[in-house]
Amino acid sequence: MRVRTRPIEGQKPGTSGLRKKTKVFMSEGYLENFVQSVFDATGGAEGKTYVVGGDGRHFNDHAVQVILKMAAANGARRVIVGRGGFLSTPAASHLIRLHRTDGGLILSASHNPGGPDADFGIKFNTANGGPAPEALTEAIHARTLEIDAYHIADEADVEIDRIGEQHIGGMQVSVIDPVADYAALMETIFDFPKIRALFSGGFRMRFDAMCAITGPYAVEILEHRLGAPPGTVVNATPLPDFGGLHPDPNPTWAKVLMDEMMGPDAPDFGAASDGDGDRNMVVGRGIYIAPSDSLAVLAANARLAPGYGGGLRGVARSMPTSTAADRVAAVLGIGSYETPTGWKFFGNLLDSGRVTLCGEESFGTGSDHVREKDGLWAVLLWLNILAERKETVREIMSDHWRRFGRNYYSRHDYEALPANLANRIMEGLRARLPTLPGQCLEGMTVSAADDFAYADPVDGSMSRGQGLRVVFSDGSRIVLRLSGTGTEGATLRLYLERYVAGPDGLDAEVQAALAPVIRTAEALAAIRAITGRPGPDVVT
Ligand code: VG1
Ligand code: CO
Repeated sequence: MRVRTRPIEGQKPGTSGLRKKTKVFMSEGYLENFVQSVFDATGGAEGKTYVVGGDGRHFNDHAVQVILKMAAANGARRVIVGRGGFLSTPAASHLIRLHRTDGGLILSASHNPGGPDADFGIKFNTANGGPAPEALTEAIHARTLEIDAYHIADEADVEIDRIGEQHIGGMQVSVIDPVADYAALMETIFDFPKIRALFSGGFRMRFDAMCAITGPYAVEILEHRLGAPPGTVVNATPLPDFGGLHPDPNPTWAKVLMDEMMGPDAPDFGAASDGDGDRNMVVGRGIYIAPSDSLAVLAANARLAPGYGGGLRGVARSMPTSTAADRVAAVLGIGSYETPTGWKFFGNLLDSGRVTLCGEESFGTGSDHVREKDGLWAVLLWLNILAERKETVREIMSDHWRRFGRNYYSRHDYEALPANLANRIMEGLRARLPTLPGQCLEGMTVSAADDFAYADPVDGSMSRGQGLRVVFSDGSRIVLRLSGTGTEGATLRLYLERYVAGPDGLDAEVQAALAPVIRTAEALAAIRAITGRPGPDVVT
């Protein structure tokens, strides 16, 4: 059935797919226009195969049915769907690769809250399993501005709760177990018997799935396959509104877990994941691990897991992520890369074999096993390292800082700002950048200041305007950029970093250690002065 439609403004994918208020996605033709534009911008769906699934948030089930019917009407050959319409983002990436499909549609607004009054999102991943690169998201957006019709099969809903083969018209629909293939992949990477022995030796863990998609994966892998006691995974059932929680694994939103880990009789290890399962926060007993540090520790110790026993090819991090991983790469004698924010920029580096591990300061870590960041994978790599080293998380961190020095790091988010104020702050700092090199601020000398631009070393594509950065000769850095995943106003992210080589000063409180950098950032960007806000809304 061909349905006439009109272009809808604003269907421009951001850092990770198209995200809007759920009600916007539920409005007439909104989802349909975007899905048709994806098909149109990728040469049509005729004869193709796709993976479809999402994190189970409100509207997920309906969206899956719409996509199935549209794929059928557009001539697709087969769609693989997770039972119930569920797939974590890393599991979807794996299925795209495993079944060599032409791509996949992932339904999620990731770490944004879900529900009828919260957020929904959709993302197209290409045949390598990774998020569509910028050139493609731009083509999709361009198509949304000229679309005049979409195609949808006039058929009954598919029974997505029933595993097995079905058909819509001539298209095959394969409903599969969302967890099985992913769990099998993890068994090929990690030493499950060793981690099992760790748990049977009394090692205690808490995993907070935040009522989001990772629950079923974590229960199957941690409790069923690795023998962690039942109840190790909490908030394990995915709910359409994530139980009212904000499924963003950071100390603010995973406060219950943080309190337990910092309290008396804390477990040995704690972790949380986000709405769609690609993020992770890891915590030791009494010690929080900054994501940038986690990436560095994983890079330094990855060889202890069978899947990385041959060593790493290289490491990549997003520009705002601390440079801790670069120091590890230098010692290991492997390449290190700095990319713009967003996992889509890692795809070419992974595909070309330049890097094995990637990470972002925003609680994302991953490797070449899929083409997305992968929360549970990072947790399993930590467990494998803990099982091999037989040390506490705190001992591993202290040892790491003694060897490499410590990159004190924090991100300050100012959320839901009026766009004009956020832009004024960005413009103000951008205008000052050329005057900064050579200046001495708080005893730190500016060695470079620019608006980050990235030339992809594989295909040469350029991405400009990726964040303002001020770099100091002592290794300190200030980075300022606007979020590309929010759905309300503008969110300004201020990233702060200071390097201490040691051996003294490695155990300071993070915000105190960063105080001169924080003062300098305010002097340069005047965020508090311009917004009138007393401080950031979220500190990670
Ligand atoms: C944020 C993070 C970024 C991450 C992106 C998607 O983007 O900063 O590092 O890749 O979310 O993560 P932004 O533009 O809001 O800073 V997820 O877990 O939403 O797929
Ligand atoms: Co996510």
